[in-house]
Order: sequence, then C-alpha cells, then structure tokens
Amino acid sequence: MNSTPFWGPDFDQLAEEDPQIAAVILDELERLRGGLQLIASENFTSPAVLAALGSTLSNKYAEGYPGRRYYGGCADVDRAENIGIERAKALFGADHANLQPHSGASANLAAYGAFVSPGDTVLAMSLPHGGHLTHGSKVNFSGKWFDIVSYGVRQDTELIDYDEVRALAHQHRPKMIIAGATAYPRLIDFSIFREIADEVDAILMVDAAHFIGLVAGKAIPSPVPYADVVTFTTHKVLRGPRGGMILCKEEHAAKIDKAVFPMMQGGPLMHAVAAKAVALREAASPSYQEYARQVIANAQALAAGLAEEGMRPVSGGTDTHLALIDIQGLDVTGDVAEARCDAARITLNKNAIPYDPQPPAKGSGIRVGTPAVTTQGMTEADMGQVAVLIGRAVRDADGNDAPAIAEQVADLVSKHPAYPRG
Ligand code: DSN
Repeated sequence: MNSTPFWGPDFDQLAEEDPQIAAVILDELERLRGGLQLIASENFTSPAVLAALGSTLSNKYAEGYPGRRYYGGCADVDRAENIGIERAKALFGADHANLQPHSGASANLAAYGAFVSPGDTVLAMSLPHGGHLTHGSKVNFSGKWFDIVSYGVRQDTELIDYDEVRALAHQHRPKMIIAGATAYPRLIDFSIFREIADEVDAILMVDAAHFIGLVAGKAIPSPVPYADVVTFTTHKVLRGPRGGMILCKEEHAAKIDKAVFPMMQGGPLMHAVAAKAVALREAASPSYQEYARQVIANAQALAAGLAEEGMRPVSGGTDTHLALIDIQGLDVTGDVAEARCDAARITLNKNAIPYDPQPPAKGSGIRVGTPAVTTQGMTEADMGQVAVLIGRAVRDADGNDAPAIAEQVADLVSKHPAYPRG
C-alpha cells in the first residue's frame, strides 16, 4: 500500500492566502446548504469526487490517449483513464468510451466533427421545444456551420412528433439525426429514431446529458444499443464532476477519439477524468440504482404537487428527473417566477414551453429537477412541501412572504443537509 499522504485541498491555506476567493467558496456552500436546489442539470458531488477534482492530477499534461501520449510521465494518469474507460463500458454496456470531453458542448462538437462536415444537414430537436444550443441554435457552432433542420413536439400532446421526425428525415436526408433534449420530461423512443436513421442512412447521435444518470441507475431504458454515438455530461443526475463523455460503437471508436483529440481539444483535464472514474464507480452501486428510481418518483410527486398549486406540467407529467411547468395559469412569466423563488431561497430556472407566446428571456414556464434534493435524501412527502413553497413564492408579488418561505425552506433542508457541517 502506498504510504505517501495525499497532497490535497487545504481550505485554511486558501483562506489565509486568498480570502476573497475563499469567501466566495464559503458563500456558495452556504447557498447550497441553505436553499432548495431544483435546477434539473445540477447535483451534489460526493467527497470522493471532490477529492479527485482537487488533486495534483490537475498538473499533468497528457495529450493523446493511454499508452499513446505526447508527453512523458503519463503512466499514472494512464491508469486513471483506463480504469474510467473500463468502468464506463461496463456500466453502460458500450463498446467504446472517451472520457476526455471538457463538457457536454465539447462532446457534441466532437460528435459533429467525427460524422459531419460544415454544410451538411443535421436533424435535431429545436431549442424552443426542449433541444439544446448545440442542436442547431443560430448563435452556436451547430447553427452557424451546419444546415440544421428542426423537429419539435406536437401542440396537442407536447410529445415528440415521430411522424414529423420521419417526414423531415425523408425530405431532407440528414447525414446525422440527434435525439435528446434539455427540457423534455418524457422518455424518448430510441428504437423509432434508429429505424428512421436507418431508413435515410443517417448517423444516430443521442445527446443523453440530462438522463444518462437515470440510465446508469437502470431506472429508464438505455440509448446505447440503438445509437451510433451517445454524448453526455457527467455532472447532472450522474453526480460526477463537471465534464463530458462519449460512448460509441466499436466501428466509430477511432473517429470519435480523433475528433476529441486532436480535432477539438488539446490536453485532457486528468483530475476531471479521474473524478469521472470515481463517479462511474459510485453509479454502479445498488444504492445508486435506488437513488435513480427515487429521483423519478420525486419528480413525479413534485409535478403533481405543482399541478395542485395551479401550475400545469407540460405533457401532463414526467417520466424522468425533471418537470417543465407552464405557469401561465398564475399570470406570471418564467423570469418573474424564477426571481420570486430566488428571493425565497428556491433555485430553479425559467424555461420556454412549447409554442411559447413569450420571448425566451421571459418564458411561460419554469423547469424543476430533483437530482440534488434526492441526493440530500428527500422523498415524495418532502416534494409535496416543496410544491407548496414554490406555489407561495411564485404568487408572492410584493415579496412580503419571501422571508417566511425562506425560513421554511431552511427548516426543510436542515432535515436533509447537503454537505453536512462538522
Ligand atoms: N445547461 C444545461 C441545462 O441546464 O439543461 C444543458 O446543457
């Protein structure tokens, strides 16, 4: 056993050397501890993940891949990356894994780089209907460099219109089809997307950033058997460090690796790669599977509670970790609701709803997610209380109720502390 002590984060030293930044870190920790964190794409990482992130692996330049680096001294970080790759392949039943993308957007950039060239046609979900910036937004590389055709949800069901996806695919013959979203509460039928991709000879990319943790926890079906390539972030339900990851079929492995490095990125962040490996191990445990199921049960309870508060869950509910809530019934826009909740120490985000009459900066909805509150140990009964508190906050036009709501929030989170003190 190695007896060398870990040389890691020493907060007292930071506080002494740089009190300004130390204060920011402590204030943010207090914000996490003292409020309700309902951003659907956030979570609370474990101490083990944080230790790997705060390690001296951050110092190492390791351009290339294990055994094929452009720098010396990579034997140890090679071990970390190999362990992470094997864990990812085992957890998701994937042929190949690349742990180097710095973020979800970087992972998506690499997938574009591997399979399409500027000017090619790509079919993806439109941002106002729940897609992501990298699925073709005009202000993103995807919309600037590619000929994007967008599909959306039906106005009556608010579910993906697979007939529209098929018709658009046959009409435009995209080289790549993207399935996946950031504000779609329902399961996506990957088998239909596979059929459509095969009909038009397109690559099927699944952007699984939002729900990959639920897949890891075996709480929802996996896109891995259907997709040519699956991209995702590691910091959402999956509860790892901020970062990205890519899984693909063996036939695409070399293309994907070359697209991540050297096409899109330079040196990997080896502390983050090691932290991803730690998170993958955690996600393979039975307790994580229980967690993933509870995340969904909590989201369903929260959506039902918000409906009782006069707010309408888009598509009638959720099968996942998030609910998209139409708040037009309360005569409030999303931006206002977000600010009112913030004043009561409830953190969530405004969101466009499908066919939204409001501009994106306002939005007619809010998005709520349960990954973080479930990590804290909250269950369905707590979600009932959370819904009532959100309802009060959203209605609190003059701000008079905010201090009382914040007190109740503090009471609730103190029963389920994130990052307990002492
Ligand atoms: N920004 C993320 C989200 O909140 O959904 C997606 O990248």
